[in-house]
Amino acid sequence: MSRGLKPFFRKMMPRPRRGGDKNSGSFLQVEIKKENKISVFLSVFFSFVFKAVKSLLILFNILLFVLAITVIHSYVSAEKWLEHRYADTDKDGIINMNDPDVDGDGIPNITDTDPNGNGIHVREDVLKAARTLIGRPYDQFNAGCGDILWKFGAIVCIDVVNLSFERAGIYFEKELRDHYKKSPKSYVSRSWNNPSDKNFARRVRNFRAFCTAKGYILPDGAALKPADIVMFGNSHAALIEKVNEDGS
Ligand SMILES: [Ca+2]
Ligand SMILES: [Ca+2]
Ligand SMILES: [Ca+2]
Repeated sequence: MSRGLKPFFRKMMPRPRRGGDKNSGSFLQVEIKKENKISVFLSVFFSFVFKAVKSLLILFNILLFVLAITVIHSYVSAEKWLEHRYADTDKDGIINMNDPDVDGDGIPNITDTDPNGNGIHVREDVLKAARTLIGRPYDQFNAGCGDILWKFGAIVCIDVVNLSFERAGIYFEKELRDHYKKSPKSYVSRSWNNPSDKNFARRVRNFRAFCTAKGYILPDGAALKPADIVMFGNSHAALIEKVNEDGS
């Protein structure tokens, strides 16, 4: 190198320092640290996402399992609830749901204070049965989608009345069917509104017509008792569970 070029290189090139070139070394170190941080962040992030997805899948499977058990339990319970319909309490060859005198004591079900013959008053049986229906899902389609929801235990308001009285030995479906044969004009005349329709006794309008024709409607101001039926117009029905001392 010629002597005249030395000053130029001294200006362009950084002067080497004792212990190495710290400036150029620190630049590379910064880049490496940034890459490490990004890698670590991505690793932690994807690890978190993976664990979250895995946990959600496990939770989903648990919920699916619980739902399946609930559905099966609902179906079996609903079926079991109706077993008494096909039993023959008095062994006369007529299943309960078609028997005008379930316990065979000579007193028709509708006027028997213990129609199922278990030694418990009909009102007590009705309320006990009604309480076991608490928690049943409401049939939002009102049997509009067939019997599917019914088979899995879904019910409407009038079902609480019908099912509870059935458990006590009074089968309103049969009562309405028999009454319709004698007095069809008591009911709203529609081609579809007859006992051949499975929902005939599930219509409050028909239930009200039956009670009116039979003289079961209480006069205004009459004292109510537990297990009495209350009808709200032609669209809703409920049971009286308890009557306070002031009559409310
Ligand atoms: Ca029988
Ligand atoms: Ca009887
Ligand atoms: Ca009874």
